Order: sequence, then C-alpha cells, then structure tokens
Amino acid sequence: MKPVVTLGETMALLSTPPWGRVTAGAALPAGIGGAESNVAIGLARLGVESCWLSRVGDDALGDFVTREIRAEGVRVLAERDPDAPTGLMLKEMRAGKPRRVRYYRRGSAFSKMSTVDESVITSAGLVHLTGITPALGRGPAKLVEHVMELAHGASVPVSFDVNHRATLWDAEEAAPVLARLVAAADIVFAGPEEAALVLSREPGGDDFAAGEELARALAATGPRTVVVKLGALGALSLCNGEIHRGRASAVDVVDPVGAGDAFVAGYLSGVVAGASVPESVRLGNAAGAAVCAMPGDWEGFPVKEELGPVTGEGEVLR
Ligand code: KDG
Repeated sequence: MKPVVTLGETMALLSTPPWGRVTAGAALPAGIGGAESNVAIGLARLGVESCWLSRVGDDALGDFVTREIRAEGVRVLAERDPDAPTGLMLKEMRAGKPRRVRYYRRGSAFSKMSTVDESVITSAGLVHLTGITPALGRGPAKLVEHVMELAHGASVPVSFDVNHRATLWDAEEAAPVLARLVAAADIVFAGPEEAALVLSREPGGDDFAAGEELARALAATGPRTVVVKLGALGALSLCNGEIHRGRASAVDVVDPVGAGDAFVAGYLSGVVAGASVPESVRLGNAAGAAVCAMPGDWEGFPVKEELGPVTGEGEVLR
C-alpha cells in the first residue's frame, strides 16, 4: 500500500501544572500537538506507512516537533522557515484535566506555507486533510484546495476531517470554505455540530438518528463516504448509501483531546487495509477510546496488536 499523506500545522504544546497556574520555576511538560500529525502518528502505530507535510520555524521548537513525529515512524517532510516561529499551544489544566486550550500560532511558519512537493501527493495511497489548515492563513487555505485538486487529478482518494476550530475563525467565515472542501472530498469526518455548520443549519441532536440524517445530507453534497463521530456514543458511517452504526465502549475519560484524530487514524487504517465499513468503525471507536483514557493528544494512541485483527472485505475505496 502506498503511504497515507497528511498536511497540517503541528505546534509545540506546553501544559500548565495540574492546578492550572503558571508560577516562576514551574515545570510545564512539553509535548506536541497537531490534528494531521496526530493522524499520521496514529496510522504509523497501526502499521500504516504515513507521511506528514508541513512547515515549522528554524528554531528549537521546530527541531522538537519534527524529531518527535519522525521518532514515531512518520516520514517528515517539513520546510524550515528562518523568519517565522513554530506555533505553540498551551493546555491549561485544572485538577489534572484540560480546562482550556490557547493557541500562539498567528504568524507562525506554517501560516506562511503555500507549496508542497506535488509528487508526494500524486504518489500517495490516500491524502488526509482537515478544516484547521484553511483557517491558518491565505497560503494554507489555497494549498488545501490545490492538494485536493492534485490528488483528484491523480485518482488519489482524499479524506477530510471538518475539525472546526471556533477560536481560529467564526462560523460565518468557516462554513462556506468547509462546505466546499467537504463536497470535494471522498471520505468526510464530522461531529454533529460540525455537520450542521457545513450544512448551514442550527445544531440539532447528537444521537445515532440525528447523525444518520446529517450523514445523508452531507453525502448529498458530494462525498461517497461520510463518518459522523458521536463521541462517547460511538460513530456511524454512511458508505455507498448504507449506514453502519458502531457503539463505543465506555471509558473513564482522562483527556478527550485527540480522540477524534485517533478515531480517524483507526478508521483509515481499516480503509487502507481493505476492512469492511463496520470493521473500520470498530477500529476508529477503539482507537478513540484508548486515547481518552490517557493524558496527551496522541501519546496514548494504540498499536496494532491492541485493536485485534482486521476483518472484512474493503468497501470504502471500492
Ligand atoms: O485534534 C487535536 C488537536 O486539536 C490538537 O492536537 C492541536 O491541531 C490542533 C489544533 O489546531 O487544535
């Protein structure tokens, strides 16, 4: 199988002490976070070759981000910007759980990214993009559309996670851009609120019945497969007109950040391995649950053996 290629910004991530305040001399554990590299790492852990395209500063945080991702077995193709810094994110903790996330990423190196090595896209097995990237600057916004066109031109399937980040852009600005990208993608991932945003509707229910209706409405705009992530309930996938529901197993949630990315990695690992749709949903749910039970955006992603053997005949890419 050819690699899954992702494109997106990854930031250095600092967490406050468990009581939430930063005081002189306090230790702020350092990590990294970025939805697309999270997916690339999740896939690599599940035995799928993955590649991450990005741009970071020519600084110590850029060294840190690229080293961590490479150490997870992901092929890293990151430009280094001598004039703009690597983005930064702060997780404000309370009683040891994340209370709020703050970005320090405006003007970051990634926000100035505008080109990619096109051969990496056209030779991919699948390209995965998210709705975070177009919110980061004019260059990244154009690049996402260009990458989609390149992939389509080379018959490379594109998956797109809506991933609306309300702190980066407001709903009015985001909705038409996200709707265009959803319509152009082959596989779409969305939460119920994100689906409603893309469809320019008021948010409604977040159960399986509501998810099914949203999935059908999103699919009517273009994508062949739509996956609606329902958090603790599980997820459903609409593929070639058929709905497959999958319930998540109950977990004690320690840190839900990154669960959506883990779900995507699990689901896509099924897709590229030729698993059935219900099996891809099972893999997604299992990976999402594993991440929730541990601190960190991606550190708790499971390895292949933890999710059990993949079964079924491939349907998503057929
Ligand atoms: O999905 C988890 C991400 O939110 C996190 O790792 C950082 O990419 C990120 C973002 O923009 O919020």
